[in-house]
Amino acid sequence: MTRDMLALSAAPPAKQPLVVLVSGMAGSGKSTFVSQLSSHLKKTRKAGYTINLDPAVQYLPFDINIDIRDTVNYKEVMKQYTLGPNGAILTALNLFTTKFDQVLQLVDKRAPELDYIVIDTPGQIEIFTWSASGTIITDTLAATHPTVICYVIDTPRSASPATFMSNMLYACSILYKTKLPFVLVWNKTDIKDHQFAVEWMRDFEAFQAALADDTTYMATLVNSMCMVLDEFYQHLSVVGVSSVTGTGMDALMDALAEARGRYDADYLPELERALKRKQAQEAKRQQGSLTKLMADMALDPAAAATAATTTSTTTTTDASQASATSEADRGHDGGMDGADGGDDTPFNPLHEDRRTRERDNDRLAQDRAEEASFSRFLGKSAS
Ligand SMILES: Nc1nc2c(ncn2[C@@H]2O[C@H](COP(=O)(O)OP(=O)(O)OP(=O)(O)O)[C@@H](O)[C@H]2O)c(=O)[nH]1
Ligand SMILES: [Mg+2]
Repeated sequence: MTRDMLALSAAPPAKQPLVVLVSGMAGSGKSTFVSQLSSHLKKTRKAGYTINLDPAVQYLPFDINIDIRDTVNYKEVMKQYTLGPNGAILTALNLFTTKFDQVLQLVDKRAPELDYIVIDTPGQIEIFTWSASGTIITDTLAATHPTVICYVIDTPRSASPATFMSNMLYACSILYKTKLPFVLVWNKTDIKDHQFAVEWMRDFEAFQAALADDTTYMATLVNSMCMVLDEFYQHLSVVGVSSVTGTGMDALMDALAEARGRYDADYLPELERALKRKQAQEAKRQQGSLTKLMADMALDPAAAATAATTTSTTTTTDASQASATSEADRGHDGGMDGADGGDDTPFNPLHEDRRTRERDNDRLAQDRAEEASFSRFLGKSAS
């Protein structure tokens, strides 16, 4: 082992900032919350980094490090693609996602000196949560950095059991879609205290009591829902904040630290298991195509198996070897150069099918490239 390698193995793992994805219904106070969180980080001497993913927002009350509006002009998207506001937000997000690898490079460069990366999302919650681009952004971030979701709720607007339940169902759907650690942020507590909501979440009989006066069909539905959501509440951290006055921010920081622990304990091992499954599937697929290639080339299966083991440990030589074999076969095929060279393999019409072999060789080379890039990805996510 060289001195460099020893130094590398002794080095502590690089610092990883926590990604805080801020989600919530339109007007719940996401942007104000991001602003308050940024200034709290500054006050407590933590290094924060902010990303705005809302292309349609006019004004943001915080310093932005990466802004989707610098990449995509939402109004131009509306004009050029003749879209309405929501279609334009979605298209702008899709366009931005095509450049997300560059965003990640910027983030990765700064990551070792950062503590938090806070991300504001578009007002129309479903555009981020249920779009392919939102999923790509979320999954990519979660695969490269510890990531948690802060779901911001407008507390005064959730005071009735029906609106409370709608918000909880939405939060539940996001939790089950992303599977990421989740912090429920009851916002605007300067207007209404969030204790009623905590009570409803901890004790479903209290929630049923609040529903008692309501005898409509909706009340019956909401009543049955509260039992279903009981399990969901167990997986949450709950905090009450005011994004205007800044109360509750210390409790929020504790909840974020706890959520980060859940990312390390639950999400990361699951992610690694999923990557291993994918790697095994890929290896199986490669093995299949290699066996087929060997069969096409009329090599015996034992030789194919040996070759398969060899090819799985090398990256560059085998493609050229395969093409060398192909060259040898060519010498055998109907005497183009008349050099049978004493090869006693029985004549096989498949030998004539040079195009098939060439295509298989191309596929083999492609498999090598995919395997190499997948190994790189694994190496990155494991670090
Ligand atoms: N009183 C009070 N008002 C708040 C609080 N947080 C946000 N607001 C107000 O709620 C309104 C909406 O806040 P935003 O931060 O724009 O909400 P948003 O979720 O980002 O809105 P969209 O991005 O349009 O969905 C603004 O008028 C804020 O001043 C809070 O904690 N207390
Ligand atoms: Mg906003």
